[in-house]
Amino acid sequence: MKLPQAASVGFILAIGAVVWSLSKPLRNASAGAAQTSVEAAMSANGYAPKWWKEAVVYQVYPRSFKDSNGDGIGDLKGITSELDYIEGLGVEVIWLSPHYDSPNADNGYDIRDYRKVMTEFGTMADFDALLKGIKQRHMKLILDLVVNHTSDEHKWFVESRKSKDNPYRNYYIWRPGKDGREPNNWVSFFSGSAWKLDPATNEYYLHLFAEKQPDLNWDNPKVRQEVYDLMKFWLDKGVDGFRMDVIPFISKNQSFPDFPQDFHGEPQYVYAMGPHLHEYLQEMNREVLSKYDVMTVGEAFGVTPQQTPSLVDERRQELNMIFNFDAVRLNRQGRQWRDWTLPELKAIYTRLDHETDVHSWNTVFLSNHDNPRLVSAFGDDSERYRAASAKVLATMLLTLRGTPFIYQGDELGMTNYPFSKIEEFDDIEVKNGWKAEVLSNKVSAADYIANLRKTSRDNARTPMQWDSSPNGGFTTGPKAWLVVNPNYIDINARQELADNDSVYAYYRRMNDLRKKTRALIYGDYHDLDPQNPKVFAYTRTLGKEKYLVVLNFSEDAISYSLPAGLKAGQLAISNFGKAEEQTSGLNLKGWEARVYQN
Ligand code: TEU
Ligand code: CA
Repeated sequence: MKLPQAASVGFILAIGAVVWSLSKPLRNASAGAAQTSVEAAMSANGYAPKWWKEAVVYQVYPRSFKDSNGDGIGDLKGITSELDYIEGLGVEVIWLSPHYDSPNADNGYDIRDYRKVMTEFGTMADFDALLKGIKQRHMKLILDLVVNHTSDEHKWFVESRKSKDNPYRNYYIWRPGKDGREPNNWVSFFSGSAWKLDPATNEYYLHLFAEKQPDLNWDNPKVRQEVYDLMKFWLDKGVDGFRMDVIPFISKNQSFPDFPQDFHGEPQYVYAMGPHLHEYLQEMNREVLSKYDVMTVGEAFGVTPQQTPSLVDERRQELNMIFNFDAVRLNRQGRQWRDWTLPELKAIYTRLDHETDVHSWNTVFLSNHDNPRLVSAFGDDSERYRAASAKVLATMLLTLRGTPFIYQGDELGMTNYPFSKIEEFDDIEVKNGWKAEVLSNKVSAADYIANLRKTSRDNARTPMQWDSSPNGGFTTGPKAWLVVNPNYIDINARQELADNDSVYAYYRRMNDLRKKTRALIYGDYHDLDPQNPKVFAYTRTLGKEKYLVVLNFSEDAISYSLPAGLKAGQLAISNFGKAEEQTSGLNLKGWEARVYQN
């Protein structure tokens, strides 16, 4: 719920001033120490201004970003060498997917040593150089905190599995079998049971993900202290916060009942929001986060919009923001692709907006390393509309209410890979699914691959396309760790940096516009036309400042009438250059985006 527009100005100011005075001093100069509390409250519609609300985040998946030594695997030196490219996009924060020591059962989301850099990615000195380069450019770095589980090669688990009385036994979740079977019917996200029988002690351990990713036992206070210590280790190096992997899963109902009848094949809603989640997050905040000026964003698979404020309301001192999955997974029925509609997408954004008030903050994202490419999933990746639709999506991501997250390559309009055979995939989710579905004759190989072509996580993990040299300039070696999309000849960074009309150039302009426009950051959001199947039109309003965003999500030319009383003002940006002046209606081209300052 937001403050009603009709509320008296005095009331808004009073609330805003209180929020402001409670908030900690900010590093961000634009939030302005010189501003009075009343001005600050007015310029943020009652929200406490924070650097992480104003920032745009760019996600780097290190394995696929840039290889510096020709071994075909992206690395930290590679990222450091492209910091100017990232800075040039106009983003303020980099989220680095896991860079820790790992046997790579799940590309680094299975951590063997939290205080060591993955050998393929480089050394701690390389990490320090990367962080230094980021700070020199006045950007910030957040790390991926993966603490629902570790690798089975982590020393804690190596000890834990040795014997029932090992001091580390209780770091993980062990149970005897039930009637000669698994303790309950929970499933792993990577196929099969979530329990694995370990012969050494003849008990099962829990793994919500791969067998090589045993779940930590957060009810053990020693585990929590270990996590807080490793967080401090990185924060003391100067990193600016964390993206927290499946954080709503950390607290388990230790009686482990079977799935309820009505779980509809969606285990995430059963695994999330366990009995002690809030208690542990508040403890983490007290012991660690409150001592630093950092941002946190929880990956909140299985958390509903209604539950969101309980995790991010600033008065609760838990997390700053979460990733809600309703929008990004709108195109999914279980693992299966489903066609989505624009009114459904709009309804999700409206719901998220309504469920969070001035004390909470949202994120905006439609892609990451676990999902297909942005333009392929939500735009039109045909040759004709790829660039235009990528720009429509950029406009939306950067003008909705919440901190935007851009996934590497989406700023180039990179597309899904034309997968045609199982050998082209690397992802454990795909390989385990192949065994469970295809090799056991439940699904045909052709159907399985056809679905993966639209949904596979590997679509987003193919190497960054830097230029038109072999392997897209990602590596100087003969072979990249994962297939390179053959369209790198046409879609690559070098070409887009040289073209003022490219997707990259458009992202940069959109980021500039957003940076200087507080209404696009703190303004109230209002969907003008929720049922329109092709046009997404909304306003962002902050005091007298009003912005109108009109997005054509179709290839059709549309003559669009604005609601009564609303006229398009001055064009602030468009993906088709200067649009003709309009008074009553807007003549939109297919996949046209316009932002007006009214
Ligand atoms: O993902 C968690 C998650 O719940 C899903 O998005 C899931 O990975 C998936 O797409 C299954 O269909 C996080 C990481 O982002 C992901 O890369 C890891 O594999 C996973 O946790 C385990 O750490
Ligand atoms: Ca390398």
